[in-house]
Amino acid sequence: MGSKGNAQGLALAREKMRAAGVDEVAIDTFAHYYRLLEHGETGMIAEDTIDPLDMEALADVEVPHDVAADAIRKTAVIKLNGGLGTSMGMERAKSLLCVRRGLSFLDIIARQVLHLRQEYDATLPLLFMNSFRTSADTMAALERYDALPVDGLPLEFLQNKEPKLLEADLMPAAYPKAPDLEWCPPGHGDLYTALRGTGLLARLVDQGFRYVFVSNSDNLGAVPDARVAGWFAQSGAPFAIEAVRRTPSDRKGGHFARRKSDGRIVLRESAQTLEADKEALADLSRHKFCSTNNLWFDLQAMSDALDARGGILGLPLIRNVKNLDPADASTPKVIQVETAMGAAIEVFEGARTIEVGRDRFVPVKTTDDLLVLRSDVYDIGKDFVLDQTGDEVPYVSLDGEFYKLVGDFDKRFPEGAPSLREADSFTVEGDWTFGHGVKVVGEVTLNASSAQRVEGGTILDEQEQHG
Ligand code: UPG
Repeated sequence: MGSKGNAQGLALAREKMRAAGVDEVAIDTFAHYYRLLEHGETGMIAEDTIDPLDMEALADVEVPHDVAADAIRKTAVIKLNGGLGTSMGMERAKSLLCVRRGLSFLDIIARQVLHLRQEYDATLPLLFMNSFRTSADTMAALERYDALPVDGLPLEFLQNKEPKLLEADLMPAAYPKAPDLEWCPPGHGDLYTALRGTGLLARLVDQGFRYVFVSNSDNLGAVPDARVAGWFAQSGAPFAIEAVRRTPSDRKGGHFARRKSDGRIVLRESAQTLEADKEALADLSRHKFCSTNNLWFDLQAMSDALDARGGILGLPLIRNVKNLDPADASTPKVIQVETAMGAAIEVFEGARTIEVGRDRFVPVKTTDDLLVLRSDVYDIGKDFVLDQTGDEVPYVSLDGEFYKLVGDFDKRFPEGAPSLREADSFTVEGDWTFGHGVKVVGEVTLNASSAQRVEGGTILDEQEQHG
């Protein structure tokens, strides 16, 4: 907090962005947040300024088939794919990870869309928002889908980039050893700036599309479902976000609330919650709904909102402090100025939220999540939609020391994930490697102080096993 900026810092940052060919509106957007930082803005949303929010559920809404079909035919799909799986030790897009049978997140996303196009005779363009870090790999992986590109539209657009700022004086950070690390993407709130800046927003309107469905590429539950499209179309809302009822496992992520001052719906990310309000945040009976980041907007309404504000939506600032080189704690602390896409909900009068089932929210933020996704907890049908096989998804907790990074994790499950369909919880402490066809039943905890192996075919049944 209290970072001291200076005119020189902003001027240098502007110059650096211009020299790198960053779009002028993106530079102005960055300058807007730089000034907020200078004034000590932290982006926090205090508990006493908000009320809890309730909402209707998709399960209770009637959507006639023809309304759904008509809506999906006017929809374009965007996947947020600009982040790296850094928390899982990846330096590439997380969506390149294999989910099963040689299919990655990207393969499954592409096939879900191709299937829906056929089912509804819809154009349903699919666009990836990549960052300078994820573009090349993603496009190479999509090359095999000849049928994916839609006439007149690209398969990807690039989000902007901005300089990391030294926390000490808000000067753009220099790192000659790896100049790439001087830059960061401005968070997924950059979606709107990038869509407008690349001219895609206008192009989608010109090509007759009316709605956009955006979601995280790490959430394979986020299918561009016609029923949800139909709900959005018939609601007439300019903007909407799908929510799920929060559970203790929704540690990361944002929740919805209503702002007392103007009655608008707001999204509060965990990074925007004051230390003193952490208890209120953790209260699942108070703040019941968390954001899936599955978001719908009306193209014309978005275009008008951006035009009316000179291209800058003015989303709340998220001040993300990291090391300049995230892999090297001795490098200086830098601020990454970010915004969250879902925060745009407060910009639109009449914005809506809707409760959807957990099937639409299967985020993979950790290798614990990845293990569940790779296991038989989900079937993948002909439509490439995930089908949860049991009533509950088991709670999985793997020892951070041995499983946090994908490389370490893969080494310990060389023959694939164990069967978790009949598991309630699976906790692994210590260094365990698993053979083929291991099955977990009920509540299982493994605990060892030296490396252990669970032989193929073992049934781990309601037990605490020590190695
Ligand atoms: N991403 C980008 N560009 C960026 C940053 C992220 O494309 O500059 C992508 C990233 O690849 C991923 C998605 O955005 O596909 C989400 O990013 P991630 O860091 O995984 O999620 P959070 O930003 O922490 O949380 C988002 C929403 C939050 C919601 C949660 C659901 O902000 O409100 O609860 O997703 O998973």
